[in-house]
Amino acid sequence: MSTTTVKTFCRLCEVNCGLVATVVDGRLEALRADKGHPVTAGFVCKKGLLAADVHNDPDRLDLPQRRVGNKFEDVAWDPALSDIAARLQTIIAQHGPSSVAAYIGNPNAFNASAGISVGLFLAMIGSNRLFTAGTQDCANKFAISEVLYGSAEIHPIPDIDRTDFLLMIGTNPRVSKGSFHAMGDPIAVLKAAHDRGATIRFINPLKVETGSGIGETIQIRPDTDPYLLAAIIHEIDRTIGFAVSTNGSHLRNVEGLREFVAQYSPERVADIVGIDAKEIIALAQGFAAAPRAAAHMSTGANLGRQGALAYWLLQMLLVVTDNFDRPGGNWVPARATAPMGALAALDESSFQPTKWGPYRPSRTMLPGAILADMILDDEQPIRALIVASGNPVLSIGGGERLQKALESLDLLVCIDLYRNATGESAHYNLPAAGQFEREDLNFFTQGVQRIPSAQWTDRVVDPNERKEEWWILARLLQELGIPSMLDGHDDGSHPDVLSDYFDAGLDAIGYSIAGLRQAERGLALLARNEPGTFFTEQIMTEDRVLDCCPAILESTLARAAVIFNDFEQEPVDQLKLINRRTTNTLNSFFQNVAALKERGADHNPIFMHPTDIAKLGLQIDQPARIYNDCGSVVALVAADPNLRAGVVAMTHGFGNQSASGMKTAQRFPGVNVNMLSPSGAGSFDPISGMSHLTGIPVSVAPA
Ligand SMILES: Nc1nc2c(c(=O)[nH]1)N[C@H]1C(S)=C(S)[C@@H](COP(=O)(O)OP(=O)(O)OC[C@H]3O[C@@H](n4cnc5c(=O)[nH]c(N)nc54)[C@H](O)[C@@H]3O)O[C@H]1N2
Ligand SMILES: Nc1nc2c(c(=O)[nH]1)N[C@H]1C(S)=C(S)[C@@H](COP(=O)(O)OP(=O)(O)OC[C@H]3O[C@@H](n4cnc5c(=O)[nH]c(N)nc54)[C@H](O)[C@@H]3O)O[C@H]1N2
Ligand code: SF4
Ligand SMILES: [Mo]
Repeated sequence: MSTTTVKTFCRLCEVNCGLVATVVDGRLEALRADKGHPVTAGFVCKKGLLAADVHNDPDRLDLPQRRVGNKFEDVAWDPALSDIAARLQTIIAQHGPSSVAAYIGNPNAFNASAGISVGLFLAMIGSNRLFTAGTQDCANKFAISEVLYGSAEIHPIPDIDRTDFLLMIGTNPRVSKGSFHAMGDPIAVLKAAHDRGATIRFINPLKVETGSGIGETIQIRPDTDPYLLAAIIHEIDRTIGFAVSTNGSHLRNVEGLREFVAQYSPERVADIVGIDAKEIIALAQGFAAAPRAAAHMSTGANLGRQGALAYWLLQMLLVVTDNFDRPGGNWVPARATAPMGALAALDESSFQPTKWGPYRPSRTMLPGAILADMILDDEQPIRALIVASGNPVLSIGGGERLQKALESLDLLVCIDLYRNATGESAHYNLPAAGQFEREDLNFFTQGVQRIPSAQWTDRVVDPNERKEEWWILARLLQELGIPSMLDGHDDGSHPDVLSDYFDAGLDAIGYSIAGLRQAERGLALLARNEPGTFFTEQIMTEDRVLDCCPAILESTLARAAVIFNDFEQEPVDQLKLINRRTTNTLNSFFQNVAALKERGADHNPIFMHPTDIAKLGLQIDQPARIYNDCGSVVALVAADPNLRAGVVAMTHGFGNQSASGMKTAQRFPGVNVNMLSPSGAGSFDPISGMSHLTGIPVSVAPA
């Protein structure tokens, strides 16, 4: 028996915790924390350790599966790929290359080669129909960073170790470990900031429990964050004044910002955001008066109707309080790979008109909210869809309509670890190499790490018949007779187009993949840069100036006024549905992990405040119907006094009734909350394509 230990890193979330894998006779036996890891220092969460259960899950796909009637049968790679290519060829001949689309899901963010490969594949066949989980997650941030900083990949993060005031909007770091703000053990980092005297304020409809009594929550009404931010800036302008001295000459159009926020005084927005004007004023003054203040926002604000507006205002709050690119404020840390410039024009011409309304494809992404519409379209329909590490049936709004649209495709191919709820409708499910079966670089988290680092990992174990995306797509291109840039090497290492790309990025810090491979853990700590070089070295706009109110935002600002008016018309007791991540799920991905199905985590309850439960005549642990114009589901009622009254919270990723390829998930199916999320015209933010997935009007009644 041969036992080895291999140092690698976790690719389930942005923290990228150092892991030590125990490999016995080529099999991954166990995972433990890498105590000596210079960045994550022995921190891991239970999901990271349970990644071994996922890796060894008997439900994982081992071979391609082809649909035969209502069943699936294993088939070898060669016939599977020839058949898929033949079907693609027919579809392209009939409907043109744009009838082929791809959807890439969240795990691509932690797989350096997959997303790029899918993008290249589409480009090589001549389609620009790319959907990603991004428009259900963070496309608002991509869009705003493009128009403000010239790159979707530039995101000033809080200098958490030096700040005196930290504003945390729409994030639950204990549960989720953060997004666009990567740090090992986030609660310990927050606690250290708190213990040295920093004030921490969460903005969240749910009282955020950190387990350490750090930071109070201001319980905002869902989907209203932009108005709170506008009112904070308004208050700073009218009483304290903007402090833009440090960056003054690098800024343009502060007046435009001033004009916009002038409409939203704390007094005017108080009822809409559900926070007393006095409290908004105190928050504004606390932030502006702090010697150094930092701010962060995440999915709670991203997934509202105006995530882009909120992210713009967050940047502006930092700018007008002189906390931008400053110690203890927000800054752009060092990175190992250069950020990419904007891929769409930065003016109004970049909006694409469609019959579902205009959208701007930042990072070339189409709005997930119109995936079903584009499939069902009678003029230029999508007829083939390749899904790589995604589960759109559960992660995008539209519920049954999306499911039916996917079932109507001429070809649906899913590349995944499992035959998931989406794969259940597929013609082919192709077995993907998981995180321990492929080489990788922590590519996505560059530029948002508290301790900047680059880490490479080799494969930990052999993938057997499971394959990486680039390999699969290269083979399809070969079958299609299209010269492929994705051809890899016999030893299974990346195609040159990918390794050259990574090397070119790493070159900037004096590294290469070969160099990283020589280093202990494949890890290079980057020289820690200091704030203060943003306008000379980092900003990527043409003139290196930050336009505080770019003309391209005009329609976004006008939309804010319309939505504000809608809020004013809305009944005060309108219930709103929000998202609720838990430590027992990872989107839909960890739904098949039996160890996480403890009591309470085995279904998807409707969490409500006890006063709402009483008011609506509901009973705890009894079924209730939650419904709106989009759909209706029945689930058990659960009480959570930490919720703001009027708010209903459920978890996404459940809804695995039909997912026969994931037996544990199917045994504890829960309901798909995105049956209640809108899709189609009006359900996305035009400037970013972001879906509307939190703060959704619903009604609840006993079932
Ligand atoms: N209502 C509501 N909806 C939401 C959200 C919400 O908060 N509320 N959150 C949104 C967010 S932030 C996100 S990121 C999206 C996620 O949306 P998706 O990415 O579409 O969905 P996931 O559930 O993350 O599905 C990931 C799939 O990838 C597979 N997978 C895991 N690892 C690998 C791998 O290494 N290779 C391959 N090929 N496959 C792999 C898993 O088995 C799983 O099937 O959901 C969004 N949807
Ligand atoms: N255990 C676990 N970890 C995860 C994931 C998971 O599913 N489970 N998913 C991973 C992924 S893909 C991502 S993107 C990250 C996300 O990381 P986070 O963005 O931190 O995600 P959440 O924990 O869902 O925190 C979002 C918070 O927003 C609040 N919220 C909802 N609506 C609103 C609103 O309108 N305004 C405000 N201000 N707040 C609101 C919710 O109550 C919730 O506490 O987590 C990652 N890590
Ligand atoms: S915090 Fe994220 S990276 Fe770390 S072990 Fe958990 S899932 Fe993996
Ligand atoms: Mo996400």
